[in-house]
Amino acid sequence: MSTTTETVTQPETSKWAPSKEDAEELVAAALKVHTKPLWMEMARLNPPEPNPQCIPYIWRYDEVRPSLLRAGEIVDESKAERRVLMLVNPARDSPYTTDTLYAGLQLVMPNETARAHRHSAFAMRFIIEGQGGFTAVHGRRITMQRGDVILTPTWNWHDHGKDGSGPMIWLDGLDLPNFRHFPVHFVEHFQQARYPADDVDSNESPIVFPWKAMQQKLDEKKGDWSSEDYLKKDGRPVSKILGGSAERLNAGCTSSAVRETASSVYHVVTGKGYSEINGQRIEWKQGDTFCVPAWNKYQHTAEEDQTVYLYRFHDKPMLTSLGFYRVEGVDVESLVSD
Ligand code: GTQ
Repeated sequence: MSTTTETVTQPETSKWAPSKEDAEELVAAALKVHTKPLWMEMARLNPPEPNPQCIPYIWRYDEVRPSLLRAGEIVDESKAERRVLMLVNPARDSPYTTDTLYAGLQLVMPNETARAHRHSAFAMRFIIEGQGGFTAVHGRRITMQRGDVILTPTWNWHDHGKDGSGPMIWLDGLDLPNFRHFPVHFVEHFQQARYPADDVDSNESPIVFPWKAMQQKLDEKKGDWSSEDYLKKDGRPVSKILGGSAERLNAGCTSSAVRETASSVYHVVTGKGYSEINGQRIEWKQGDTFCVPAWNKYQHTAEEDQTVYLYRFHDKPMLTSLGFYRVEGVDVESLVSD
């Protein structure tokens, strides 16, 4: 197949040089019957490059945590349903953390319950701090431990609660932005605050990824930088829409630069360092959460004396299944043909 484009030269005296009045008259007539000339908007609708609206941004734990704890004092969790501070991208409104991902920091205090509900949206949660918290999914109660990733698959009843003292805080990752396009998001509320549940062992549950096992896998891999996907037993990503991974970056080391159509929300599990995102340097440390919008080149660096572990969730499974996943420098024609 030829890929050359020919320029078609129009004859000088032809109907292809309409007067300004003719052109305006045509547009007005078209608009009147609710149509619009595509040729005037071709570049907007078929842009030469991915054009996310969201920008790189960081939510520093030290800055967000006080408001979250204050919400724990003045916002009744039984009325709030979920006590969450959404991480809103400065370029857009909620629910956009990136153009396709939603993230929020959720707080449960002792003896509280975030009431049982179920919905079409998929959630994956990274546990940041606290002890004695639990989430019950589909009648199975899972104890939350720092660093664990816990899934709430689509349509599963779930509630969150807490025993013991002190706050329990985690990072929610959901596919809520999709439902701005697909108006198919249902929520159902259970008649009681808690859905009846039995305790399960986190090491046995298919919806829990304990940090200990993940860190071990990262450490077993060779090299200054390693990455490991959160995958189901059969090797598939954790959902059709969202996926996740964790990364290890040795002290003083830098990961390779990547530019891809997927967007990501990163959370710093341990350590200190910085990322270059679209030429912007963003410094981070443990507890911070930052976003990488689609097609923004990114690269992470760990400080000289700190091994860094990062958690990340992204929209790669959705983009891959739709044929939209692409990394700069790789010709995709063969990848998307099926
Ligand atoms: O825990 O069910 O951050 O439904 C946003 C929507 C958390 C949840 C969020 C939700 C939840």
